[in-house]
Amino acid sequence: MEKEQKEFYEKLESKGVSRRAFMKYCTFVTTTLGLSSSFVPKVAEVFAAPKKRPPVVWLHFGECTGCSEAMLRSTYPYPDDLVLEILSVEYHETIMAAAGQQAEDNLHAAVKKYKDKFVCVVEGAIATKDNGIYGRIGGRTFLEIAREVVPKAAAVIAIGNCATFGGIQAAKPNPGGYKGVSDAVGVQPVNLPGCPYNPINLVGTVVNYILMGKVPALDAYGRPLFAYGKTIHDQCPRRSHFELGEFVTEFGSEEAALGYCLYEMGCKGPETYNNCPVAKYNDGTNWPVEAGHPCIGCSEPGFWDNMTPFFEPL
Ligand code: FSX
Ligand code: SF4
Ligand code: F3S
Repeated sequence: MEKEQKEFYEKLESKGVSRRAFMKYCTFVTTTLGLSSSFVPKVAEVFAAPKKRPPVVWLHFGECTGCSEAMLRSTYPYPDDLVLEILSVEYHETIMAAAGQQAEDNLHAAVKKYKDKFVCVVEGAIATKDNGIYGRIGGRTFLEIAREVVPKAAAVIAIGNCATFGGIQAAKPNPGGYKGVSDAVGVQPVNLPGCPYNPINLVGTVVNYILMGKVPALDAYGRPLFAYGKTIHDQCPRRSHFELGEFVTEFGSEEAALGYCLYEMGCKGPETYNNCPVAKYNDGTNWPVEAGHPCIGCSEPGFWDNMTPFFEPL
């Protein structure tokens, strides 16, 4: 164990990441999970000396790959080790070297080898109309692949609004009959919606799984409460300006203060559950509302139909 930890810290240093910066990241993961600071060393241990790295089969269906991009563009500590330190990714179309038949063979081999042991991460929605002919990879429909692979997993994590609730593919009129994983295959995953989802919530879910031996507590839509337990609005830094009282003091007029809160521009924060104001994106750089754009409700079921028009007030 000690040897593993030593090697881990040496590797971090060789990549220019100090132990202090790493501990800061572990504190961030711990806070995201809603755990007390006494858990920080335990979280650090999950990365530094992983007891078990669950094998992962990562499937892509109908989507823009923004969710994988959100993970790969995370620069801290460095992408290959951020998520990949705690997961053993056996199959992932975007980052694997194999292509064509070799990639297909890799998928079959991984599913066979790790049956009932692997974590299946699903990215993208699944076409279900006319036996799923509107979405294919390697001559097989998304639906066939999902039905074959998903039920063999020990746990399923659906990332992004597409895999959880169908995303843009499922927007009306939805000619391909696109659905999220639970509706298409009948298996309830841990749902991590968002367009894209936030990679910190995948890290949090996996760390929770490794530390506690179980998936985190979920809401009625299968979303972990640690990340989706509160609305955007309840955590929003523009919130104080939403409420009467602080208007005039800070901005001089009600009009100016209303311009600061994005409600009138159509912000869906009051009806959207996610941790963007705290977790932020791109390693804590920013998130939509702070950057000046109203929340469009991307972590809610059917947001393309239910949250539009995006720029009209709720
Ligand atoms: Fe969907 Fe993710 Fe939006 Fe894109 O994979 S949630 S379209 S950011 O990439 O699935
Ligand atoms: Fe609420 Fe949106 Fe205004 Fe923030 S910007 S206070 S989330 S309505
Ligand atoms: Fe999505 Fe709203 Fe967050 S649009 S990224 S849930 S601020």
